[in-house]
Amino acid sequence: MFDVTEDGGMEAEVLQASFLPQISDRMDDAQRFDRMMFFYEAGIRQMTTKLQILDREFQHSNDRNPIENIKSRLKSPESILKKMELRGLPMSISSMVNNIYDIAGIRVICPFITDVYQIAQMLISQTDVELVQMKDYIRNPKENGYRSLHLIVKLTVFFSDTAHQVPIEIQLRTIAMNFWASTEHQLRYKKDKEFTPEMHQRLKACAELMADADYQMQKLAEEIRF
Ligand code: 0O2
Repeated sequence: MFDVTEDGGMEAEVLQASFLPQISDRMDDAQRFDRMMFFYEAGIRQMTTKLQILDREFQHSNDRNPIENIKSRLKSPESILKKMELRGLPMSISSMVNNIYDIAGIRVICPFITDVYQIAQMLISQTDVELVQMKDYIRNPKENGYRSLHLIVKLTVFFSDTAHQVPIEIQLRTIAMNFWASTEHQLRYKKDKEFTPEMHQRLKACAELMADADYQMQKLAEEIRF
């Protein structure tokens, strides 16, 4: 498995990673679904460890943490089905695997906007992380004021005798952006309540306030060479 390199180090034999496997037809749907969820969960664990390592390394060299908090979740079967229905996708496990890229989701909360971009850059530079899509809702906020940096990556995860590329959605945002998104999500969740255009405007104004706070904090950090 290992080759000795010229400088005496060891290099692992490159293992060609395949995309998530076709699960055996002999399994019933529930078993196949559980098996798939195991791959996504493994992806979340490995990616979370990567992020923690980056945070610790940065802490050693800069004496502060660029990551405030990491949260992860596996999308529930109900949400997956709802999304597939909305998109008019065939209701099969292979269609789920090939079309739904946010089954494994990680949210990374950072103190400063520069931390968001630095962490994203460090992550996608790693050889076992393949960037599939980047949506920059910080430079281009959504109409309602939502801000975040969204990455879809495929992470190579090693199992007992094989490796698979597991798709993961990573949302990176500042504490201020997260405050807005979390509270807005709660407000929006009350589906029986109607939002008037004036309320939408006020919500958007709150997002602008958060963006201004982020900008001021960033400027302060630069001024004191933080
Ligand atoms: P959950 O439970 O958070 O996962 P997609 O829905 O991903 O197929 P889209 O619109 O291209 O399609 O995705 P996008 O815009 O890249 O990101 C979707 C996710 O971003 C959402 O996931 C939310 O987590 C977050 N998000 C996007 N817009 C908003 C917003 O206006 N407010 C808040 N609070 N969060 C937002 P889900 O699937 O909706 O839910």
